[in-house]
Amino acid sequence: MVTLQFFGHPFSSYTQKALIALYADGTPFEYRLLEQDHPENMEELARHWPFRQFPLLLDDGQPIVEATCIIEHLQACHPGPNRWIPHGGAGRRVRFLDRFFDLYVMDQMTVPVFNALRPEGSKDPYGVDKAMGRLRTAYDWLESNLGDGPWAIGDSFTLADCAAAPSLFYADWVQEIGPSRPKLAAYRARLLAHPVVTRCVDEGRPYRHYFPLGAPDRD
Ligand SMILES: N[C@@H](CCC(=O)N[C@@H](CS)C(=O)NCC(=O)O)C(=O)O
Repeated sequence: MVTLQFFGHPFSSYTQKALIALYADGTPFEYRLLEQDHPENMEELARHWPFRQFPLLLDDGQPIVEATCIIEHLQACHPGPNRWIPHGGAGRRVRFLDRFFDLYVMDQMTVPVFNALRPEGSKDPYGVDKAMGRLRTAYDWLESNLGDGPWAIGDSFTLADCAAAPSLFYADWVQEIGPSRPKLAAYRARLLAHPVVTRCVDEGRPYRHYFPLGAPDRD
């Protein structure tokens, strides 16, 4: 019996992060799409999480928020073939890289995106410049500190890769990784070629016209 309900939107980066784990493990769940056609889904999300942010997982009525915590919960309560957070030092590295991709890539990438949605007179060019600088620093750090792959910590596909895939996918749209960072560009390309990441990118494809800065004509 399916006990999991997942609230999210296919174009949302943090939704994709959790979906990568669900799809890779083949975990059955009911997808509660946060779309205008289904206002009841947003209403229920807001009852569980007043910030109205997503994704949110309902497990037999118990809400779990934050994409990282959702993946930890899946590993603990609905384990599949993937070990998202390994034991010991490898697990600590995975947790660090997960924080890195969320805080220094994903969240910086959203600054110019949300700035584009601000009304005239309340734009924040200083904040955007700062975020773009941080993004470039994050790219340089990754170029110097990523291993030889194929994945973030080596041969295992982990939570860190779930975080890396949507963050690098969208970040490259606002600030190109470019040819001066070949290792990072190759890692992004490997992630996008992973079947579950491809699936998430394809599910988000019909919504690209929503991208406030204008989506480029490429993945
Ligand atoms: N820290 C949260 C971030 C979630 C988040 O920012 N989700 C975005 C969608 S990608 C959202 O809910 N945006 C709508 C809003 O902020 O009102 C996580 O890791 O799950």
